[in-house]
Amino acid sequence: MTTSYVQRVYQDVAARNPDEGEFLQAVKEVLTSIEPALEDNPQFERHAILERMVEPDRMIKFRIAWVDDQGTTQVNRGYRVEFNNAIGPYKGGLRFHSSVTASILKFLGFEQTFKNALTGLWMGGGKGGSDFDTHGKSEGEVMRFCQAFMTELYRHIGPNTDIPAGDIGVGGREVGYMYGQYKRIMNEFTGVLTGKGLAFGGSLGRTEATGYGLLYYTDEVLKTVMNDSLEGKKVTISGSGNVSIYAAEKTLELGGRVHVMSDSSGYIYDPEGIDLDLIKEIKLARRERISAYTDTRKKAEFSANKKVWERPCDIALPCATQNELDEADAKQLIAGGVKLVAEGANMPSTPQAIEAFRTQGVIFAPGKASNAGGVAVSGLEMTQDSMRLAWTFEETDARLQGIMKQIVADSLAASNTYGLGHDLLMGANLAGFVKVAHAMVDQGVF
Ligand code: NDP
Ligand code: 2IT
Repeated sequence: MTTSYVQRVYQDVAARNPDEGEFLQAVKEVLTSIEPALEDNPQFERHAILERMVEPDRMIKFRIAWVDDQGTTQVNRGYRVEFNNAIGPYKGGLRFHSSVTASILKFLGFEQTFKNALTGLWMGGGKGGSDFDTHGKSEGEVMRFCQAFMTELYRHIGPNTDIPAGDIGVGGREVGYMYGQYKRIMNEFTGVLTGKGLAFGGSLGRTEATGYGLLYYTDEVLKTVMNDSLEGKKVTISGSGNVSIYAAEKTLELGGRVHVMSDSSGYIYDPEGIDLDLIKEIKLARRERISAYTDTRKKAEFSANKKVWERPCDIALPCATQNELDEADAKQLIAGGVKLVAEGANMPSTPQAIEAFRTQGVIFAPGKASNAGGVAVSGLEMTQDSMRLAWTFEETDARLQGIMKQIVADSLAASNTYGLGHDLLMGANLAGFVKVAHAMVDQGVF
């Protein structure tokens, strides 16, 4: 951090949010990338753009009471962070996981603002969720929790105000229950959530969008920056949820090979290559632990409490959660010959891991660019809801491909403008930031 403006804002935000490590990590990464744009635009400091960007427009925190299968009342905590609506209504997912805190949702909402700007669609940034864990809960418990969550959240959101969607622990099932409750309370059929079922306003391709988009982005970087392709590449993917599964599916379609996948209990290695149908059955249909994979695939191994990064690969796609890839993991990947890291998850690499990749010449793509395909197709779902018209899978997928290619092009263009070469991290932060900052200046102080 060189300019006094950036230093002052970071010190202030750190002093005011001392317990919010994840949020400060995300803020620091962006602030240290955008200094060239601040030098070019002295009006940003006069308009206190950074001070306004690091403080959410509002943050709602609430109690959720629901009744479990034993008839006992349970209490969880819910949040919605409406971060920035300079370029469109607040937009971003809901996360249900025991680790959810205000810091995690603020980091996610902050990142979402720039990610959404990169999609080229009119969406501001928001995020929400709860410390409720869907693991081990019955269908009835999940439904009652989702209904209780929406019974409070509904008053803060709306199809032109704030449009939540899924994230960790929130998929089509949870979105469906929340949408049903919103509709019951409001007596209206509107696109207030994305990731809905296809029969009630959902978009074809939304389920696959983040994983597919990550591979469209990766493929484009391989072509335009590395003069290479996915053909025959060994690709390591962490996690086995929504993003990971469809990242693996598109990797295989584009000629790559996947031998490892994981969940929070450890990872599996299949020397014959992952059987993705089996992973889908275990993780999506049966909702079991990934270790069950070795019951069917006898040559596969399960390593408990180990990380996928210990296996050598050409391309690494962290797709599980924040800070899942640290400096030691990065060094292992580098020793194993990794050439490209593209984040499917939000902030999965620690700052030290990113530094290790960048100093060793590994191409690094930040999540706010490479995982933007999910929210991009959410934006396309909003478009279809507004028109009351559904596009084909092919039409949505073609738009997704176009958006991901454009994000690579815009990131490289921003990086080049400031003489930074092919820097996808700086480029993404600069391109997203400049767009939001100009929109804030143009709309007056708020
Ligand atoms: P899912 O809930 O579908 O899957 C999450 C996966 O990550 C599971 O395999 C889970 O393992 C693992 N995981 C979650 N938390 C932890 C943890 N604390 N430690 C280790 N493993 C963990 O979520 P998504 O696939 O939707 O999300 C994955 C990442 O992608 C998140 O960072 C999310 O913010 C990001 N993302 C998601 C988008 C979307 O459209 N869904 C869009 C853009 C980004 P287990 O099954 O054991 O819990
Ligand atoms: O992190 C993300 O971009 C998401 N979880 C998707 C958000 C959305 O609104 O589709």
